[in-house]
Amino acid sequence: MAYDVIVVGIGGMGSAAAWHLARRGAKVLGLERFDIPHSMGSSHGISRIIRMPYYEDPAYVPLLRRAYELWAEIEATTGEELLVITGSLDASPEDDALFQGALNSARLHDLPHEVLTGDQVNARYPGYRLPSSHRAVFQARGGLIASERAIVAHVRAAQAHGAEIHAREAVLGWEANPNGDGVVVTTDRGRYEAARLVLTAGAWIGDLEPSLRAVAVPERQVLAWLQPAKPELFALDRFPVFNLQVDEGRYYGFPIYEVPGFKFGRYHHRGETSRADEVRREPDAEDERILRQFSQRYFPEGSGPTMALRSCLFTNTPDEHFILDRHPAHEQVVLVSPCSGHGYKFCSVIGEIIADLASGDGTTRHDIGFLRLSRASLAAPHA
Ligand code: PYC
Repeated sequence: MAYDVIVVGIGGMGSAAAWHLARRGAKVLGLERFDIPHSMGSSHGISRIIRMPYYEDPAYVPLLRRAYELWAEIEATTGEELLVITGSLDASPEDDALFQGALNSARLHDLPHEVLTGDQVNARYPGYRLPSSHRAVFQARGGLIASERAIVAHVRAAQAHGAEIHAREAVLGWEANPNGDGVVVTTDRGRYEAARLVLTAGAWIGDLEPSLRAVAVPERQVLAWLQPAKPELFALDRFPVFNLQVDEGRYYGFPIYEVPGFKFGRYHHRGETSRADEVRREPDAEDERILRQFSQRYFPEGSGPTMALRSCLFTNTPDEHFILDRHPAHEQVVLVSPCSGHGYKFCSVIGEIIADLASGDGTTRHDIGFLRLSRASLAAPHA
């Protein structure tokens, strides 16, 4: 076999997988249809949030502990600062699943945290103007990952272990060898054979594995960067990253980092789903109006002139948990990366898990039962 493993999609997860596989001694080929890094998928826009008291499900917390360790390891390996600690706030009305879920995760996993009222958040972090009745879980270890630089760091580290990485090479299809052993991958430039295949193609995964189309649905998102009237209130040491449930929806945001502007977005922005190649890329006036209305109400000092608007993609599953499993019919194929918009922070540990699933007997010490394809909640059709 020419390669031990082919990784299709060298974004956040694929780049991490390439590093973990290559440093274990695998002969790796990474294929990316766009540039490395690029702005077409789910990893661009400078930064992604990392937070521990996981309101989505406490089962993610052990994975997050390992994710922090591995972010530190790739930083040490490459000498790049990729994780910036800012603290994190998960805030909502007291009876809402966001606050309650974060609190439950923090308590269950004994995470150091504080519970703050909306007024306490506003006094401590004056960039915020939360409703008084809101409640927030603050965690000091929350922060952000430099998402595009992390892809480059993982790719460099993988290449240092001999991984071959090709950008601007689109995969047209793949086949399992009829004898059940290995795969053949066809691209617009060639044909490659490998013992194992990893599909980390993000919003394109349904194009490569049609059985996932119904459970991995690309959705257009829009991010805004607005220039604060008082930039000092949005500095890294004065403005924790946030997840925030308000009347208008669920939002997330960041301090000023690397480019000018307070960055934020709304989960499931306008509910626009389509195939990845058909997503409307250019942000419009309605996108800006929706985002600005939110910031004027909850971050009034952060709502100056628009610095940038960018679209990006979520790939949503019916239960909004990830898919991380071996192919049900072809165990040499690993299916990853529909992460419903909250996966980037896990790239470091998912890279390790992919390497487990794509080598040896395909087992992993990590508890990923809740992310397997066979779970009942994945069968529910999208609303
Ligand atoms: O997981 O905090 C998060 C997040 C923010 C935006 C999308 N996901």
